[in-house]
Amino acid sequence: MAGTVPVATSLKDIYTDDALAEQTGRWDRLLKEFKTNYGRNPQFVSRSPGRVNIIGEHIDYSLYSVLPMAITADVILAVAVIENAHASEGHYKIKVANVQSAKFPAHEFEIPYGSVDIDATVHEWTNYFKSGLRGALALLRKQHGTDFKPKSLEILMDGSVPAGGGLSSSAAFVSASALAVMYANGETSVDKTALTELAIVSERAVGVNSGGMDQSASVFSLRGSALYVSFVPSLTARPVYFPASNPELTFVIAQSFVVSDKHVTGPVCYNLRVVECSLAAAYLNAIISKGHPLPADSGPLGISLHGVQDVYFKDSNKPVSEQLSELISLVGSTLTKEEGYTREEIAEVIGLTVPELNERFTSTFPVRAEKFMLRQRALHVYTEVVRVLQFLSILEDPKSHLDADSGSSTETFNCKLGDLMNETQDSCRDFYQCSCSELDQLCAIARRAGSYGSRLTGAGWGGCSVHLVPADRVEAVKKAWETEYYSKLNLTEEQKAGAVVVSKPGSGSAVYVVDGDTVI
Ligand code: NG1
Repeated sequence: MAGTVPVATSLKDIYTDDALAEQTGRWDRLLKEFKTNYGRNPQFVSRSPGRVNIIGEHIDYSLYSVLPMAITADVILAVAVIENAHASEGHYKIKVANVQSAKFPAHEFEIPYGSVDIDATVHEWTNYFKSGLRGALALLRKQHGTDFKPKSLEILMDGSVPAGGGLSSSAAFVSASALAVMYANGETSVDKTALTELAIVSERAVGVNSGGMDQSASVFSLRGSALYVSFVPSLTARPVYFPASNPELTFVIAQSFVVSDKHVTGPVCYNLRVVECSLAAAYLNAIISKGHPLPADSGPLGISLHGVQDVYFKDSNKPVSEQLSELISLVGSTLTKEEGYTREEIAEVIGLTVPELNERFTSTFPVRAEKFMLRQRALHVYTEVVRVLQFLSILEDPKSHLDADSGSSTETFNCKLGDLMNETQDSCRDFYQCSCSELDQLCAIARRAGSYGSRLTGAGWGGCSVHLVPADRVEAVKKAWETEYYSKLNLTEEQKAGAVVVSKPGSGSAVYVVDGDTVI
């Protein structure tokens, strides 16, 4: 699926039919507002979608494969290059505005040619643009030399992925920004892999030790298919199709309306989990592969639980599923402390002093923890990897499951997929501790009303849930949520309208060249 980001000539190339009418109105409004703001038409629009993760939660930063799909909700950036920006000597100008100007005020930056400063301690919406800018410029400099001079730009953004909702608004924004900067600076054929890799690294500049799932789903996805994303030996993605089933399967996404902001909760939630997985890798490897250090890899902290598998099974030709079962039992017998591990205990086993451990693992982003839950985190990761592989094999080799029922029913196949999603939710709740009571409730309500599988999606601790629901039960599930969950919250009309979305797999990043005042 490598190749270049498509340049669309019609919104039909970007959206599914059911979304076209609404999106055309939204894009026309964006173009109109751009003209009102800046007095001219934009030259192009760069677009990257949010995503829902079907299965494979919190394993991307341990470098294990995941199965997300892009959704219709996205970030669109209308862009014009300013030829005569009157910037100070050695600088260029970036004007960024948002259609929701009250919530996201406009800014104008004069940026020196050499570097882009981002203050990750300040939670400012334009940081995401700047991080895409910084990543894109690093790539442009690699291609054109260090004295490359970026162009001045006018930008207007419209984002429809809810922020903090677990649907990856940040990756959509960073990927769309990097794409906009590349295209505006003359790169009309933007390589998808290069764009994804730079978006992954860029997002880490905004204060989160991000894995690579979201950016990959945002850039690579193809309409009508989920995406199997792998991170080692290098970043690759391939489409995965759902066979026809009876009853037909749909993915329903439901908001919990518990806002989970990774930047605020990072020290005790997301970033802490990244540290715990890296420490679990170092600890486990030190015990089970004595004398064979973990190789440096592309994980956020440079080593990973995947690395542990690579070292331990270096000369083995055991099938991967057996390797994983063995790792799960090794975690059980090696990481025995249910109550967690102190820094002192870990440092001693991995051969560092406590200050060295802090410097190595907790200095990029601060974390707050007395004890690190290595056993539970490693168990979640390795069991989740098994679930992803089982899910994939059911989808790609479905015959025996599809044929298990009499007549045209595919109930067995549907239930198998749903069961794996339910097991993920249990593991996220019990081992990874990234669920919350509201997400647990949404899942329980949906299952009672007919969902095959229900689980949190994305980082968790709030945000969204995803449900595998037979098409003929969607209304019943929605009704049950309304009665048992949403009616008890004080929601605005806008929130009510966006609470539940039935999503078809959408397409990934694209550039749309603007010709005139309207879109086609
Ligand atoms: P969210 O918070 O849903 O965008 C985060 C990470 C992913 C992945 C999931 C958990 C970022 C940008 N995204 O997703 O890489 O680790 O959590 O599976 O940090």
